[in-house]
Amino acid sequence: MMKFLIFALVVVACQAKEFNRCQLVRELRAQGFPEDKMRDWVCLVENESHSRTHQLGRVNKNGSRDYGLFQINDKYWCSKTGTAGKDCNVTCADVTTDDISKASKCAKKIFKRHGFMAWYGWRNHCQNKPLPDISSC
Ligand SMILES: *[C@@H]1O[C@H](CO)[C@@H](O)[C@H](O)[C@H]1NC(C)=O
Ligand SMILES: *[C@@H]1O[C@H](CO)[C@@H](O)[C@H](O)[C@H]1NC(C)=O
Ligand SMILES: CC(=O)N[C@H]1CO[C@H](CO)[C@@H](O)[C@@H]1O
Repeated sequence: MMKFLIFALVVVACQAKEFNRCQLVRELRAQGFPEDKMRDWVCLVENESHSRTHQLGRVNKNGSRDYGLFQINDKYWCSKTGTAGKDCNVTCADVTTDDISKASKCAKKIFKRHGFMAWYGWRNHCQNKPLPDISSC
């Protein structure tokens, strides 16, 4: 079991993509994130996942876990099983791929319901703070 786990982690680490700031902006634009909130999204993603598509959060006290670029939580939004489900109707694996379309769709759904307040990374590091400079992107 342990051997398999280590192997799986190594594989994930090798495939993981880490966007630099302008790559991230380009990816978010391609997914239709609005320009007037772009700096908030960039700040959120940089703080939540260091812009890593495969970022896997620690297990929270309540047993839930956060996945991918937007650190989407498996309690409400993505399904840990092999079948798509929860409110975003995706698996947690779907939101940790280098193709960020499913993760983006889910993040927009979370935003529609709760706004940026849904993300601790945004509340703690972006709200009422200077936002990242994307003027050269
Ligand atoms: C579980 O904990 C995480 C992180 O502390 C939190 O974001 C989430 O809302 C919690 N979920 C429930 C159902 O308490
Ligand atoms: C959920 O996603 C699955 C697989 O992508 C799809 O077959 C199913 O129709 C979706 N269900 C809903 C309610 O959208
Ligand atoms: C912990 C962390 O990643 N903090 C970053 C949050 O976002 C701001 C703006 O992008 C960065 O300056 C921080 O380093």
